[in-house]
Amino acid sequence: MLKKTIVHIDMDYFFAQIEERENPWMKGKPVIVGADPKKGKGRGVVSTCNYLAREYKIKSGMAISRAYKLAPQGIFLPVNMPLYKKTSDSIFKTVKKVVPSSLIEKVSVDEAYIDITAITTNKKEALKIGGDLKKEIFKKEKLSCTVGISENKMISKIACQLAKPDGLKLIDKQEGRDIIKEMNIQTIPGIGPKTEKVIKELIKIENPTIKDALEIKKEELVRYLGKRGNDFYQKFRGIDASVVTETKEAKSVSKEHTFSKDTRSPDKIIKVFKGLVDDVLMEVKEGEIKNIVVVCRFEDFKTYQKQLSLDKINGGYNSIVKSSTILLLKFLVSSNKKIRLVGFRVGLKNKL
Ligand code: DCP
Ligand code: CA
Ligand code: CA
Repeated sequence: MLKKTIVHIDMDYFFAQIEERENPWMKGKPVIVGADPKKGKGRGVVSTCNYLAREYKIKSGMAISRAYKLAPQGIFLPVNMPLYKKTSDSIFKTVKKVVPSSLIEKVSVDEAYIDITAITTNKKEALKIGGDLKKEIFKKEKLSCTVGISENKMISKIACQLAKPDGLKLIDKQEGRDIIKEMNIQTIPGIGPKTEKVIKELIKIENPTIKDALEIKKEELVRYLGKRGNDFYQKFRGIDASVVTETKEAKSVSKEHTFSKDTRSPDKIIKVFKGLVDDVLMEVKEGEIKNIVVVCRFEDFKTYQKQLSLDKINGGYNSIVKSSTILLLKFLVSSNKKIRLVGFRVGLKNKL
């Protein structure tokens, strides 16, 4: 029996795997997604790469020019974010068919924690649910992922990392404690190079493992690292009290702009406003929008908004831009005060 059942799910080589799925001929070749390598002269970095490219020592965050030198025969692709975002949304829909959305905490485009304690604390059953998640995602998306299960978030994430790619692994509390002992202290979430340096100085060991860090007294960690010291003291012992919190979908997206000087120039105001509308609409899909809201703050700080339900406007992007500009112009003619701030917001339909 597990005390809690925490699942961590993470897609394998996410951006690159999607590219392979779209272009099956790429399979069996190193695939690198990121900046343009420009035959080794490109600037920018690798977003991610497939596991074959990792055999050439290429990894996320590395300079693209270096990746090109390591595998010039590789397939280098630009980042196609709209495609990855769409795939991510579809994956989360599938996950919600296997477990209720109230149990899911999405932590990035390709990763989530799920607290299934209320469903089961039995190891076999937990593994069955993990397997179902993998199966359903593969059936729908033809993409592999890895699932780690444990009694807290930290160890389930470590289980997932150890089982990658295309794996499924459960580690209970005791095993978790033992496994992490041999690992580098940077395995602990929140310990970066700076904190590592502090800890190194405390124990006077060049490359400390978590086992080495167990020698440090709690008071000492707290003295040098504050509240976080207490947290790390627990984590070195495999304890992580943080809870899985449901990720609620955004109900609206908004942008605003404060002019450096209050103005009544329609050209200036409309230009800035159209930029805001563009930015907001980039972040949402047309079909998701319920209403649009235009916000205007005058020089005396009085703030007003005008809104329009989307069923009153027929059509997509262009008509949204047009209707919102008309709303803005109404503010301009309604008063002869100067304008301090304009804003644009879209309310979204409830997706769940
Ligand atoms: N990403 C990025 N830049 C980074 C790290 C990641 O653009 N420095 C993007 C590309 C990845 C995606 O985020 O595909 C998910 O990141 P992960 O850390 O989960 O790595 P991958 O999914 O690519 O590989 P893994 O199989 O190790 O999870
Ligand atoms: Ca991943
Ligand atoms: Ca991830």
